Formats: sequence, structure tokens, C-alpha cells
Amino acid sequence: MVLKKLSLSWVSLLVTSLLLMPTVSVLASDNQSVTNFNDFLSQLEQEAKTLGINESILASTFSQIKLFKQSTPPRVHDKNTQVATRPQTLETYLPEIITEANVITVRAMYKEHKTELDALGDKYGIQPRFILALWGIESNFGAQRVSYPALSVIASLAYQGDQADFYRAEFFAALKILAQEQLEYRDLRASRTGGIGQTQMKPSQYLAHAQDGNGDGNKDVWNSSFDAMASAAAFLQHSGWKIKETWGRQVRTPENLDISLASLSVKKTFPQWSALGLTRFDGSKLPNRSDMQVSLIMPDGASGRKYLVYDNYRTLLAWKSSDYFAISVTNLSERIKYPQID
Ligand SMILES: [Ca+2]
Repeated sequence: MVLKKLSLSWVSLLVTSLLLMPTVSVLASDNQSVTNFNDFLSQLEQEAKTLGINESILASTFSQIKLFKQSTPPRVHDKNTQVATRPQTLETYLPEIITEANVITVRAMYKEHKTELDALGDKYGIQPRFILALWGIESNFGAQRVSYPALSVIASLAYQGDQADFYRAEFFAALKILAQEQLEYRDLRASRTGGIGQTQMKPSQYLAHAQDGNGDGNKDVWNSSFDAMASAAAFLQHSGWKIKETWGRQVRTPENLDISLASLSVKKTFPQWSALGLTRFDGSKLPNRSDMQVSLIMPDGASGRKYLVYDNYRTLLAWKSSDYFAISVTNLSERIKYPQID
């Protein structure tokens, strides 16, 4: 099977330093909050029954859920720590995320699997370089596997986090995945913030968009890179991706530009931005077309990089609401596109 072979081939390319299952040290077991947490779990279990989830699945699953102790950010003690926590800008962040080694890796992947990636792009109406780039950024090119028990992590975030209602809904979504995909408790793995699979989807996103990208009958976003990429592609497609457009471009702005115009809520055509003095990054004139409404963003403020971004950029923000994330994906996609891979 071509697809099966492809999947194995991908695995061989991936860095193998995978995190294993969670260690006991992150799971609490003996303090007062556990009692309260157990009461909380009983409430969740009752509610899950009303959602129609098989009771034998619930019994075996809930017995394994434990309170997950979240790590706290390190305090700033000295100069060295302060240097390490100095705020980043895109000028320092992008070279850390998109190293030359990563570019070589992702271009080799694209070249080796171009036929399959192009087919994936055609199926979901997304330029494949964006799908590959999103997967590369979210999984650190396959090296970063989520390793914590999703139900314990998400139940704990629903219990003690500041987004309790959000995580409560995600907990029931995760339970539905477990029942629907016939997974064991240990198979349903997440990041510390409850993202599942190689692209760290929210469980509710999985239920709405997960795909069987390699055609083996399972939507295994944990172990199949193609399932993970197809699922992300389906999310982008369902969120309005426009295959005839790209994402945006880096631009230059005049000194006297009204900074309040730098907002996703402000949309203008290229000629309107040109009239305000914006140019391409190389100083040449912006496109003359008037059929697109685009926005100016300055993620690092007026002294940092400036971009005109299009609707597809907004769609990337629907996946993860972070300019640094979206610009990393688009920047990497450009490195896949240029120079052209035959
Ligand atoms: Ca699959």
C-alpha cells in the first residue's frame, strides 16, 4: 500500500526522542484537593452518562483519571534568568523556529512526498506547503509528541484552571473521542494545555474535523503524520481557506502612518494602502488589484516587522490565535515554495 509505506517512511524521518507516557510525579495523589477533585469527577461522570456515553467505558476510564499538577513559570531571580526571559520579537523568534536545518528537513519531506502532499492539497483546497508548514511548526517536524493523559489533564484544567467552562466542554469532547475511536485511556494523549495529536487539536476540533489521511480506517492524529495534516487541512478548509489566494506579504510603512490603522479590524484595498504610502518590503509598489480587502499588522509594534495580511491569515488565526504562530507557518511555507522544488 502506497499510503502505508508513506506513513512508515515519514516516521523514519522523524526525530525519535519521543516523550513516553506521563511520569507519576505530575499526578497528585494524597492531599485535600484530591477529595474535592474526586467529587468533581463524580459530577463529570454523572453528566457523561446523560450524554449517552457507554457506562462500562465511563467506569473503566474515570477510575484512571487523576489530578494533574500544573507546572508554574520560573521566577526571575538574577541577570541570567532575566536574559533568558527577555521578550522576543519576530526578528529573534523566527530564526529560532525556522532554522536552516528545519528548512532542509521540510524541503526534503516535500520533495519525497510531493505526489501525496499535492493530492492532500487538492482534496482539501489548501496549498500543500501551508499544510506541511503548519504540521512542522505544531509538531516540531514530528519530534514533539504530546505525552500526558488527556482526560486527566483536561479534567484538571476544568477543575482548577481559569477557563473552567471551556475545558469542561473539551473534557466531554475528549470522552466522546475515546468512545468513538475505541481508544484506551492511555492512548488519548495531550499536551499540558490539552491539545491532542501531532498538531495539538482541541478535542472539539477533532470531533468536527479529524480525517483519516492515510486511509487505514483510523483518525490517528497521534501516530500518523498524514492523519494529523489532513485533519488540520480539513479545519482550514471548513474555516474558509481560499486556495486562489496566499497569506499576505511583509511591507514597509511611511514614518507618518497613523498607527491605529494597524489592526485586523481595518481593511483596505492595495491601492488604498499604496495611497497611504505603503510599499512592498523591497520598496516597490504594491499590487494594483482592488478585489481584496487586506489588513496591516505590526505584531511587535511600530518598530518591528509589518505585514499586509489576507483572509487566509485570519483562517490560520482561527486554528491558533497567535501572530507568532501564523507568521511562523507562513514564513516556513515560503521557504518550501522558494526556490521551487521540482
Ligand atoms: Ca489513518
